[in-house]
Amino acid sequence: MPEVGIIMGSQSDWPTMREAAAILDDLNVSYETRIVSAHRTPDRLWSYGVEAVERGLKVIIAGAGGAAHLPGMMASKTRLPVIGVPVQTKALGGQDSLLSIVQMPRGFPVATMAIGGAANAGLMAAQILALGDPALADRLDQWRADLTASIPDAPSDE
Ligand code: RP5
Repeated sequence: MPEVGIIMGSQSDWPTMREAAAILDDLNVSYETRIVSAHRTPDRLWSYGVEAVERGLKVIIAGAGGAAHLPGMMASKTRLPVIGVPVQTKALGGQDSLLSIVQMPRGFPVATMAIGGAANAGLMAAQILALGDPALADRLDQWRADLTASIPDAPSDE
């Protein structure tokens, strides 16, 4: 059973959300991907939230754009940590997505990433799982060290 559920409101969110999947691939964390729309498939959202714990998921990454109600509604249906990714929109640049996700009422938090911040959502999910997984913690430490080592001391023209 995968540990992370990556869910998104539409196929059109996948180019953004695949960055979370890529990070989890790098870190050898198991995940599943699903299209779950708060508005177009509300029954799918409901059953995914109800079944998430018993299915063995540990963290949910939820991305949506515009009237981005998926992360918040999922947080209402499961006590698993929900990491929200505001997907960039054409009309309002993703500010609509961000504000739809970030301002949750007391009791039902969503850990909201930056607009388009799916890679960081993958990392945050891995960091949560690493609390109880020393081997994953080691992989994360190495990933971070590799990133640090890749940053040059000075800019180049190339
Ligand atoms: C949201 O509406 C989705 O999360 C997506 O970001 C946005 C647009 O969806 P499509 O019209 O491209 O399917 O529900």
